[in-house]
Amino acid sequence: MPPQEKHDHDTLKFPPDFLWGAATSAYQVEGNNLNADWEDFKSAGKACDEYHLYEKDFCLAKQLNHNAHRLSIEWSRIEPEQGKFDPEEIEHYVKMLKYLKSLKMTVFLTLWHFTLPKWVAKLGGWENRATIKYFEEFVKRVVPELAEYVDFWITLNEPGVYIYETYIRKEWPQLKKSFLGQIKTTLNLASAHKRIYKFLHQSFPAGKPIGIANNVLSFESYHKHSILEQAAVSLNDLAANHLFYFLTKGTHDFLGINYYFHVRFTTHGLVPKQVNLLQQTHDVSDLGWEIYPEGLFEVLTDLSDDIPIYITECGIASTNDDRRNRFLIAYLQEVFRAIRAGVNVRGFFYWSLIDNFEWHRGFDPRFGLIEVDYTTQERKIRPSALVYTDIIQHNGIPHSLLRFLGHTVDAEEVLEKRYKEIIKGK
Ligand code: GCO
Repeated sequence: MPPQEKHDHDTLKFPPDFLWGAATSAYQVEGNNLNADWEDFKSAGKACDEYHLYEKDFCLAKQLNHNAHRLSIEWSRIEPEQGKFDPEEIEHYVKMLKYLKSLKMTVFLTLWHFTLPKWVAKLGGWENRATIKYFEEFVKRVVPELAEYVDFWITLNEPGVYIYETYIRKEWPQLKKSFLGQIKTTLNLASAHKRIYKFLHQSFPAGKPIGIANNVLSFESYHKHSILEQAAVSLNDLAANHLFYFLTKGTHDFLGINYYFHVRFTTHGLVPKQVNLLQQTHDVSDLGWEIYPEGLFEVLTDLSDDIPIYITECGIASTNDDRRNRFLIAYLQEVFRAIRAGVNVRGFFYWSLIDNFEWHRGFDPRFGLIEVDYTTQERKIRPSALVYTDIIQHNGIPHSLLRFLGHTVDAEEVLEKRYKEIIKGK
């Protein structure tokens, strides 16, 4: 009997046609993106060489029962010099997406995921108003060739994170602390999204849904009675989770949500500050990010609207795969609760399918369902990938997994024999 029938009465069931997959981005996995601004800052080198190994990676996703995949194209490959488009690179992406479709995957394609061609960066990047036009020209050139193989468009990835890392923390190129830079970039990214939204709908009337992937955080005040702390929560929530949607109102067919962070505020004197209770109270990832599944429920109910929600990223950096097992079960349980509470969640993409280049932090953080050996480019399926497969097969969380919350997941015990064989590479 197929597993979904066997456990039906004993499973936290997700809606029919729920999309289950994983996400990546071009610069983080492809390798040799020599014309990208990040090359001169912190190069991803050969990364996971997915540029050449995409068939293998997509097949693994298929083997793991994913029915959807989120990925991006690299602008700097396609237009290495202003106005000079490389037809071979466009052809590469056509082949890649065609291949993904041949595996019957629903494709979410991100058009911009953080990196810029060097020539765009030299002209000021997103701070420069002209970049809206440059981006539009790139999109107009490339989209007609790819459209057939794309089911959902994501115009931009995490505008807020990009602005924070670039213009507030000065960690990413343009490496520039600038308030004006923040404002200009926010407005330019919002205009770019609106224009692309219009273009995609006008040019392809049978239009595929369009949205962005937005990083949303769960904010909380330490003292519930403190008005100052509550104000800090409201302001931050507004700026990080709602502002970009306000600026681009009416141009989202779905909400794409990336969830990683929980932030608590407390007051020191008159100024609310972020507190870090992690070490004492909570499990953390290898990056020190708090594991706080409840926050996913909170942001989902907060953002719930008429349009469908896709969780376009959610994942954990950990070399302790058992932690990833618990993460998946606990976070997906919160997604289930949100759906029960009436939130229209239609899909979940684990970040990431494979280990990859984590921006300024390099290759140490291990987010993958699949482990990558960066010297040999070998891929190895982690047991947690199969716990996720088990969930996908049931289209929900079987009780056999739920009982592991708060405990070590005994993958040997819980996974079916054929899964164990996959781990052993049979
Ligand atoms: C981001 C991106 C991804 C990251 C992932 C883990 O949030 O920065 O969308 O590129 O790798 O979120 O940090």
